Amino acid sequence: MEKTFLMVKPDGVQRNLVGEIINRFESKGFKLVGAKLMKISNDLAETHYGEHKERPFFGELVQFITSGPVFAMVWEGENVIPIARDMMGKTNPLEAASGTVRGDFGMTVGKNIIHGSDSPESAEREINLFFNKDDVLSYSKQDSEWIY
Ligand code: 3AN
Repeated sequence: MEKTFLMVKPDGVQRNLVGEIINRFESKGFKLVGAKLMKISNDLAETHYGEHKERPFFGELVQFITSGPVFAMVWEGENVIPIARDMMGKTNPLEAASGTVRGDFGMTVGKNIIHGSDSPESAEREINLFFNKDDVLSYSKQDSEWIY
């Protein structure tokens, strides 16, 4: 089953949006298979955002993402990568549609609440960067005696 890496950025954690964001993806029907509140090191931030190294905002991006706790998650489901990107909305909150996370809560292109992998390759890379294999769980929600 397809997996993606999603992360509530420091602005989302500071603004108490972790629960709201989890709720959106749970309600959509995706399955949470890994999660942790963590502080990103400089090294991890520079690796994670490596593709933006030459961009003028790289320093600002690394500084922001390491400025406070983030909530890192792995979600699973059919087409979870493109659907989660859709639910996040466009990078610039000015262009993000209402009903998307960035459209509803984002303030600026730098402080846009959430990160999500944009392809199967980046999802695999980012999940492995942020999570140990044992911390991404595999479990079923069906045929459970205590869910009815
Ligand atoms: P997305 O997160 O929507 O895939 P990318 O990959 O183009 O967007 O950019 C990565 C991150 O870099 C964005 N989430 C955003 O926070 C930041 N970013 C992008 N463009 C700018 C910019 N012009 N100024 C500051 N930060 C930016």
